[in-house]
Amino acid sequence: ENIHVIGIQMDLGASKRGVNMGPLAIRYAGLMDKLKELGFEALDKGDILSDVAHTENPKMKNFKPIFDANTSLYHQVVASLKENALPVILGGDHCVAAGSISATAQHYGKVGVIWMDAHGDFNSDISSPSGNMHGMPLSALCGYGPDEMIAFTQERTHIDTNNVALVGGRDIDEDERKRLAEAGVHVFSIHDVDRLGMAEVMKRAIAVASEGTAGIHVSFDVDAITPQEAPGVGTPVHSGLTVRESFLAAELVAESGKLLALDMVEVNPILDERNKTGILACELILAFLGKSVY
Ligand code: DIR
Ligand code: MN
Ligand code: MN
Ligand code: MN
Repeated sequence: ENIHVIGIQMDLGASKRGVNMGPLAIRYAGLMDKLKELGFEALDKGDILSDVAHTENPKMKNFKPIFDANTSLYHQVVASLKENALPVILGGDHCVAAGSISATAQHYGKVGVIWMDAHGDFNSDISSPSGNMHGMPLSALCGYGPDEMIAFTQERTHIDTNNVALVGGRDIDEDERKRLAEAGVHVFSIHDVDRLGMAEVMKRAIAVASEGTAGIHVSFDVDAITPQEAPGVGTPVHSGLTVRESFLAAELVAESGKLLALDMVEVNPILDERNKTGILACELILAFLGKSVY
């Protein structure tokens, strides 16, 4: 199987700078060699770069450079899918999922999404308390705005919220919560992980994302993991997923055989401790691709 690793040095969607160095941190953890050790034909497509910060509308900070970089990412991911590769996207802040998931949806028609995150990323420019575009991509992808965020082609492909599962949420804005509920996103909060266990949550999330779709695009924000274990993040939220819960989720996705593409985003090397979060992100990618512990 072919893997295309695509980095995107983008940090304009968040308040704290530095996640643009995420792709380097994950590569320094040995990603390419380890993918080859697993038996994959792994190709490093290099990094997409971002223009400098530039805000015209404070409700969508840095929109133009974010849109431009996402457009490049969209075209790269579409090209990789056409070559029958499985794209692994290294962020960058989570705004990059607007480009990557649009590409998967464009290529396959109907895809499911498992969004693992402490946050909902379901704000629009209107509902957002911050104007930060990394808080908006899932909403944009599902057709709930901002629509300009995913206008890469004439025909926009939206994700059906019936096929979207949010896993690990524990810091969701008040309006955002209402928007998620009205849109019908299947939310498995950290409370559900506690009560049901990660195995059951993932069984349900995979079922949601598989129903009537070509497969699943997983978008993994490392702030889903508890900050003691993943300190290199810009918006840490206490009491998150354990490391083992995160790996179990990845292993179950691999076992499902449904993975079409993977985003690994929000690794911030400036805030990290000796690349702990970068190494964890690298190992999680391997687990999503089927590396087994036994
Ligand atoms: C908040 C924070 N909901 C916002 N979002 C973050 O700005 O929209 N997403 N940190 O990862
Ligand atoms: Mn996120
Ligand atoms: Mn987050
Ligand atoms: Mn439903």
